[in-house]
Amino acid sequence: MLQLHTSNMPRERTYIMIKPDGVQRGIVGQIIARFENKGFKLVAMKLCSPTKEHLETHYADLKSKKFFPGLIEYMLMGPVCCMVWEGDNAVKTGRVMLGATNPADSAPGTIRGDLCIHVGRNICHGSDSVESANAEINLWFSEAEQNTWGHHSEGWVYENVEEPKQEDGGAAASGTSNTVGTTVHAPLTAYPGANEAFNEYITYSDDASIGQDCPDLSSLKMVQGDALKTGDGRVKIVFFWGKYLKWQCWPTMIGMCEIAEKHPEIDVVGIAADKKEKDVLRFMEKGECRADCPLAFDMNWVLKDAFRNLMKVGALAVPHAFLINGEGKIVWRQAYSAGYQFATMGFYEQLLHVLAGDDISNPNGPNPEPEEDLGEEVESKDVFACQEVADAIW
Ligand code: IDP
Ligand code: MG
Repeated sequence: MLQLHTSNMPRERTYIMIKPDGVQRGIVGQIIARFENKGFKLVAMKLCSPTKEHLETHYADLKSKKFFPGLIEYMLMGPVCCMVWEGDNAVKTGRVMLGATNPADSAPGTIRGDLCIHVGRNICHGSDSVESANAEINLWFSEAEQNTWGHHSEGWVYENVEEPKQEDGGAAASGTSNTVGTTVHAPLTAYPGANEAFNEYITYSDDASIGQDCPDLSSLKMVQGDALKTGDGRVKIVFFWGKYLKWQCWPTMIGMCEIAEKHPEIDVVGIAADKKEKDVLRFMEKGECRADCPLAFDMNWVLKDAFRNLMKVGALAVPHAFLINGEGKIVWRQAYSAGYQFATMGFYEQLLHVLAGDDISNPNGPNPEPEEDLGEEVESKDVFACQEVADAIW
């Protein structure tokens, strides 16, 4: 099944550059047209005359090649047209559209195959991996030059487009948030004294897990960072990501890392609740994981299930965060929608209360109506199946 995509999350980006010969020959427009016609989105473009040093940095991996001096000389012959194009598989598809490095080997129909003859005059450059694309984009463009905009054809180019979330919180604020996956929750109104804005995500101040001991964190396999011990006097944020750590969890992860940066006095651990450790490692290798955030792998969902049992629910939707006080008690939990604006809202205010020593427990006590326990049934299925439903609701 296709993963839904919200318009506020960028797709893959690649750096495409029309070399001096392409600019001189007046084929800039033709090359741009090919990327536009394909359906990719232009997010940055400029004509510029880079310095020799800049070009040497760009082509640093070819420094040892015999043709390197000639390449730099060629690239200095005139202005170049620099672009960033965005779209699913933009890097790989961009390379295919350019054709083989040597135009003699480029298939007809490709840019090089159709428009040039010699390798030393092959008119265009395209990033060869997502990693080098990111480095090249940042080498050639400042952040301010990289534009974020919604393409009106998005829904006609991609089949996995999701409407942006309503500012008013959408379903979460309208009452339908009572149902998350197959789990029915008690009404999730903010308790007295809580900020009204809390309605914009799903909070669980009246949840069965609140006030309980945080499950033992020692079962976690640390992928980066040091192991954590509950009840050591330090406040902790334990948050679960999933779905192979893809975009839905990314905003929450950034938000949590920002909190961790601001508060060295607390511990944060991001728990990858993906099925396979290799997916977690691949995510990190791709450079998509912040290196400064402790990351752990919850093998066989031992911890996820422990939290789920405390919550007395059938499934733990991700992303999901728990706030643990210095004594090791769960004091707050919160599930998130994908929107960045919701990533840490409310949770951060609660953290500040906990750090100030305030009691944030629900004055009404835990939810008096125990939720239907669907644990058995869900355990035998992919827990993320439940999250699919939750995503659709959020
Ligand atoms: P790419 O541009 O397809 O990624 P690279 O191997 O990264 O190819 O080489 C960068 C550029 O260096 C090529 O686009 C081409 O302009 C130039 N180049 C590569 N190989 C040769 C060569 O054998 N002789 C002269 N120039 C070369
Ligand atoms: Mg290259």
